[in-house]
Amino acid sequence: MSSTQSADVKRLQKAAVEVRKNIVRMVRAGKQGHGGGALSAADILTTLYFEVMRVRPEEPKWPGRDRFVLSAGHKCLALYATLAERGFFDKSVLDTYGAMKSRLPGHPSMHKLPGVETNTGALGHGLAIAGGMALSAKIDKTDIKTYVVMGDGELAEGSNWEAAAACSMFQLDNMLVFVDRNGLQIGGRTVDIMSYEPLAERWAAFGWSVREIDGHDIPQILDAAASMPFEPGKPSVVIANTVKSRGLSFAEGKVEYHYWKATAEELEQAERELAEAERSISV
Ligand SMILES: Cc1ncc(C[n+]2csc(CCOP(=O)(O)OP(=O)(O)O)c2C)c(N)n1
Ligand SMILES: [Mg+2]
Repeated sequence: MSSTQSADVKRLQKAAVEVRKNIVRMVRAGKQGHGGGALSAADILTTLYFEVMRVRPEEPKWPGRDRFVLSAGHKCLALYATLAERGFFDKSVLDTYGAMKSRLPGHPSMHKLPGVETNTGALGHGLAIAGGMALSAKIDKTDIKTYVVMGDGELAEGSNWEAAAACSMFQLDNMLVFVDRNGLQIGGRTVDIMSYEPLAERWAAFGWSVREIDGHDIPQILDAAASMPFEPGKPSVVIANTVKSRGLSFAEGKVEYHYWKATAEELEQAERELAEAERSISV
């Protein structure tokens, strides 16, 4: 890796720590929130918004923008945190999380916040919406790309597989899906509740081109995004292996933190650990 590349990676790693700090800031404000899945997806969203996607924070509806769909809408703390860090809205808005009439509801609303492309939260709908966006980009003959983040538990919704078949049939090689495979869903391990393993083979059987990466490794995320489409004529999916609640030692990999009701001690520890993580990245 060249020194410019490694500086770029460090810049993104720093941004990812800021995104995690923003997530904790919102949980502090609202006293609770879907922390686990937001923290596992934080590196993917940061890399997309800070390096990969063409967006204009000052002009969120710019027609030429790449599209992002957070299909697993309960991970919205990651989306709010990333949009704020990227300058779509003022960071002070983060402190309204959990308040009445906040622009940051428990699931994202395109009518409330600039940068949110579509409403999500009922799992299993984002892939179909994103497929529609990708198809319209093809019909319009634009080079707009569509990016999606899904949860691994979310894949139990059958509607995803109808959408997966359609995206393949329409040869939507202008879309890239990340499955945040943290191995957990709301109440336990995905393999115990509704297993879709072997995941890579199942996506491939639906006509997708599949890659597997470490979803916390920014060079691997960058490399996957740069390689899109993995095969011409096929939609691309990345199985991103992650750790739920990544970054907070007391919560990592624990299903109890799917929905984090934060104690004062936990918040302090979280802030300490993230400050330490920031210090450990020398730019
Ligand atoms: C249609 C629908 N059913 C159930 C839920 C409740 N629910 C919210 S999060 C969740 C688990 C999702 O797990 P996963 O996709 O693995 O996300 P993670 O939190 O691990 O990132 C469930 C079942 C929902 N939001 N939508
Ligand atoms: Mg999961």
